[in-house]
Amino acid sequence: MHILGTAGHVDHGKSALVRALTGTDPDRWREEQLRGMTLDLGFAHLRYDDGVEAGIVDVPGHERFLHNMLAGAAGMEILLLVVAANEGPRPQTHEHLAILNYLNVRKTLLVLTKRDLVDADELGFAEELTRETLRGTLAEGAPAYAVSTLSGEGMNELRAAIHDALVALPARKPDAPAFLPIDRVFALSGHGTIVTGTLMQGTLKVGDTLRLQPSERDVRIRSLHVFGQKQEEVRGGSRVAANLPQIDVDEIERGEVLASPEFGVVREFEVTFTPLESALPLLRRRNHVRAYLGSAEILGTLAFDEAPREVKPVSGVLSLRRAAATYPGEAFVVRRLSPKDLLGGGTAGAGVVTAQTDDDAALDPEQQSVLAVLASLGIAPGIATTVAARANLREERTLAILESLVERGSARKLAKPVAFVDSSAADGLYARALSLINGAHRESPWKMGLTSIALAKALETQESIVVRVLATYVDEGRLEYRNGYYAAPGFAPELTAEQRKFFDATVLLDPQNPYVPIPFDDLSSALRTTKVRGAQEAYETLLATGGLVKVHDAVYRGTQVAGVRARVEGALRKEGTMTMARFRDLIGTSRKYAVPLLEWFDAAGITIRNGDVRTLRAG
Ligand SMILES: Nc1nc2c(ncn2[C@@H]2O[C@H](COP(=O)(O)OP(=O)(O)OP(=O)(O)O)[C@@H](O)[C@H]2O)c(=O)[nH]1
Ligand SMILES: [Mg+2]
Repeated sequence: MHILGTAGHVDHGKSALVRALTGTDPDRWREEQLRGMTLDLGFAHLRYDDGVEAGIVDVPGHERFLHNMLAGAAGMEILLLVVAANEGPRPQTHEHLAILNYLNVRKTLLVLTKRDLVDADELGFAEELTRETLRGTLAEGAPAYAVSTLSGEGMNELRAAIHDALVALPARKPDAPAFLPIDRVFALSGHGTIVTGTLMQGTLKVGDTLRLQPSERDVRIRSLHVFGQKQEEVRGGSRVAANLPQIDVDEIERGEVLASPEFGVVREFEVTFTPLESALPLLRRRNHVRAYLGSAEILGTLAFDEAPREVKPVSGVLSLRRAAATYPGEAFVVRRLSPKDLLGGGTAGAGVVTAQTDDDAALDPEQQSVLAVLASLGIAPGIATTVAARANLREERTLAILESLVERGSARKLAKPVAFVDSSAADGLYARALSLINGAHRESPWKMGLTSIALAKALETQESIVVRVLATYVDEGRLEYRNGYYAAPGFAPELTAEQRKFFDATVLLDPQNPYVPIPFDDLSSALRTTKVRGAQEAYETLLATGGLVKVHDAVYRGTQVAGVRARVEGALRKEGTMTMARFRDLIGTSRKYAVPLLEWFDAAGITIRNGDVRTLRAG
């Protein structure tokens, strides 16, 4: 099997394309579905009648979720570079391409989406502009397909082209040792821990003993699934779900590798690195970086004999803060620690260096004294003025030193207002918070996670400090913050069967009037009297994830709102404007419900009110 991946700017139609190709919505989170935005990797299975098949990895386009895109990017062999015909290339089109240039893509198809929104001239223009962008990248000269997932135009041609590209790709090395970077970890009741990922090379069999890296734990594979189908054996290039019953979900996270025992772990290895042109002014002899290897993001240092001054491959040494499993030839990319500009990428070399480099070369005396001041403050954030006074340095100089400490990872920079904390203190707080959060996920899997108030209380730390420190980890993708709750990366709350039954029975759908909500009072009194465990928390989860939507004093199911939204968008595209009366007719409810609902759509940024009529918000 081979892996197809999407890439491209936010909202350009990547997920819609995957859905049109496979029938599967890769946005598996309710929040993604309601917001219409991909937050994390999505997966789908593409099948042809003649047995040709592929796994699809759909990535988020929003730059805030670039770390999630990076976790899925290494597995891609065929790239669907998605560019909306009505917008042309945008920043993440370029950024995704720059990243993929370093990885394992062997064939690119350019897909111009939203064909229905442009005329022939505009399409020609978009294609020309995109071709310009592709010059000098892996996608130069890629065949282009203009499609509309709304009308289906161009989809047959694209499907056929993907088929041919899949057939033409050589198989991944099935005899090589198995190497599977883990991108999801979850518990399946009755089975224990499941890990998923793209098998980069080799073969996995049920009963095989493999090693989790870098933790070096041996695990036996109890069962294997590929897109829901049980398999005895899977080969390189497959999307695999492996059941590892002996390991607890908390003990594994995205970024670990399930690998044959041949793979050792290293903290330091030679690399061949090619800088991005835009990174040349930023690169020095020694660079603090975030390295992306497989599905992992690891902080480290990339060092050269001399700072690269040209866009051409140079050798260097990558030293990581934690060990990683890698193999010669493994592709990687690096970003700057802060701000997170993409610096370049390359491949891991064969020769593993064992000697220590002087990465942790002694801090100079001023850095030492500033760091000592930070350390003495513990988790309390230090502002430059205070630190300067205690370190007996000028404020400007102190600020520069603090920034240098941030860059090398010894301190963390907090926002609003700018302040600094010692990295070990911050890491300690983060580790304790994560363990509390994981505990909450285990005990109440239907809950979104923990609030800052709950964390502050358990950690006996001021809430504002908890919020500001954890924000830096959220920023790095090491923690998630959604709707007021902190959660472990990749965690998705799951209601119990009992809870689901309760809400299905309480938020009733009337098949005759599918868009009529129930009064909030009905739900709230049912919640007060029910014996179903965790019902109130489950309700909050449903609200936060869009499973239920409270509009004024009524409650809708998320599917109802999505249905109304599709109708409203469809009608507005055709008719341009809409009155309240038209809206009411469209969804068949009374004024009592229609008015607040349409106002909710205004507030949600879907429609715009203009006097008595609504129009669709552009873009
Ligand atoms: N008119 C039209 N709209 C489309 C088409 N394809 C997608 N859209 C719309 O474009 C919007 C964004 O589509 P998505 O598929 O979610 O975009 P995406 O690239 O996956 O977005 P992110 O994952 O957030 O980066 C949605 O409202 C889609 O309905 C198309 O062919 N024609
Ligand atoms: Mg998407």
